[in-house]
Amino acid sequence: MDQISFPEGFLWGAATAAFQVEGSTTADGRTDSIWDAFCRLPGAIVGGHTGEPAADHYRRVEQDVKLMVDLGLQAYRFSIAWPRVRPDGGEVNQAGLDFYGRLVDTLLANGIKPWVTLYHWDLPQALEDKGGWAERDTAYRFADYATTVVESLGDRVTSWTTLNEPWCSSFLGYAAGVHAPGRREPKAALAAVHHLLLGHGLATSAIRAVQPTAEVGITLNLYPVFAADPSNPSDVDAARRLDAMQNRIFLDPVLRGSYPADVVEDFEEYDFLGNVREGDLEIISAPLDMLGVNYYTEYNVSSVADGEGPPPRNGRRQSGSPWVGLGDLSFPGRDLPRTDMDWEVQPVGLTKVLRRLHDEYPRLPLYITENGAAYRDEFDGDGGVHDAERLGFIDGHLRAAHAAISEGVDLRGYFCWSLLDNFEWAEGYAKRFGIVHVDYETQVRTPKASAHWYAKVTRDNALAATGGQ
Ligand code: PNW
Repeated sequence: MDQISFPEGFLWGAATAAFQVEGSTTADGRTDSIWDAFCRLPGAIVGGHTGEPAADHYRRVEQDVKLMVDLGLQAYRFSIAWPRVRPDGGEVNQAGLDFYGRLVDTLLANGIKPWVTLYHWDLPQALEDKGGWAERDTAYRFADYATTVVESLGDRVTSWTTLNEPWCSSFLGYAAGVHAPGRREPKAALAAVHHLLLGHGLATSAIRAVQPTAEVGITLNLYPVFAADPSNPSDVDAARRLDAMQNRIFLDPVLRGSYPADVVEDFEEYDFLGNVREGDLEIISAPLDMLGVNYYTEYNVSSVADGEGPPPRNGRRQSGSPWVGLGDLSFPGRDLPRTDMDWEVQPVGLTKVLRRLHDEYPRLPLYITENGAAYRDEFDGDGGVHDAERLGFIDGHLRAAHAAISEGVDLRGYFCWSLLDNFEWAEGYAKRFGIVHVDYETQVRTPKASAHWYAKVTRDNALAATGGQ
C-alpha cells in the first residue's frame, strides 16, 4: 500500500517540561518556582495537586531514556528548570546543572538529540518577589541564566528554544491568574509580554556569544481565529483583536521587528508602549534559525455583552479574563469532536497555521514542538491502554502537517505532547496527554497504543495511506 512519506531527515520526537515531569522539587538545591508557590494557593489547582511527585522523572532519567529508545524517538524536547540552575535568579547551583548534564549525556549515548527549552514557565519565585515578568530586570536575569546553561551544556547541545508559549506566561499568568503567578493585572500582563520578548532577544544573543553555531528559536502557541458570525462586525472585531493578542503580538516583533499597529492601539489604555525602550525591537528581532509551533485547536469567537461571560468555576480560585481589553467572549461550539480539555479537534487548523507562517512572515525552518491531546485513558482487560482517540488525533494532525509540506511549507520535525502523562498545570494530574501512561502511585510507565503506533511512524518516516486508529 502506498504510504504518506515525510521528507528525508524529518525529525521525530516527543516533548515534556521540567515542572510537569520532574518532581523532586526540593532536591539538590532547587528552590521554589512560581508554580510551587501557586500550587499552594487554595483552589488554584484541581485536586490541590502540586509538582510532587509528577512523573518522578528527576530520579528516573535512565529508565525514561530507555523508553525513548524503545519508541524510536530521534529527539527529546525537554525544559531546564531555572530554579535548579540559578535558584534565586542569581548564584549558580552546580548540582542542578549536573542533572541536565547527565540527562544530555544519556540521550547522546543513545543517539537521541537533546532539544532544550530554557523557559517553560518556572520562574524562580525570588524573581517574582521582585515583580516577575512585569519587571524589565527579569529579562536580563533570564539572559544571565541562558549564558550559564549554554556554558555548561553547549559542548553537547546545539538546539535551543528560549521561551515556550509566552502567551500563557503573560496572559494566563498575569491577566487571568489561572496560571502562576496567579495575578489578575492586565497592565502587568502587557508589561510581561514585552519583557518576555526582550528576554528572548537578549537570551538569543547570549546563546550565540557562547556558541556561535547554536540553532536558536522560540516556541509559540498559534491558533487560527475566526469570527463566529462573519456578518456581525463585533464578532469580526473580536476575532481581529484575539488574533492580535494571541498570534501577531509575538510573531511580528520577533520576525518583523515591530509590534502590529492595531495591537499598539488596542493596548494604549494599558500603556503598552511605555514598556518599550529604544533598541528593544532590534534585540527582540535578532535572527533565528527556527520557529517552534505548538498547535492544539482553533478559536471560533463571538463577542458577548459584558457580564455574560463564563460562570464562576465551582470551588476554584476566582479567575479573570486572559483577553485583555476584549470584555467577555464566547466560543460557540461547532460540530466537532472535543478532547478531555474540551478543546475542539480540528486538524486542518494546523495546516492553516503553517501556511500562514509561510505566506505572511519571513521564512524560517518550522518545527511542530507540541501537538497532542488529553483523553480519559483506561486500561483494558489485557493490561494495555487502547487510546484510539489520541492515536487518531495525532494521525489526523500529522496528515494536516504533511498537507502543508506538500504545499511547500518548510516543516522539519514533529514533537508529540507528551512523552509521559504529567502535571497539566491548573488541571493537575487529572488530564492525561502522554503517549505513555504513568501510574502516579507506583510510577510504572505503560506505553499506550498511540506510543506503539508512533514508534512505527518514526521508523517508517511515513503514515499508512489511510487513517491510523
Ligand atoms: C501548552 N490554554 O499549554 C504547554 O506548552 C504544555 O506545557 C501543556 O501541557 C500543553 O500545552 C497542554 O495544555 C497550554 O488554556 C495550556 O489556552 C493552556 C492553554 C494553551 C496551552
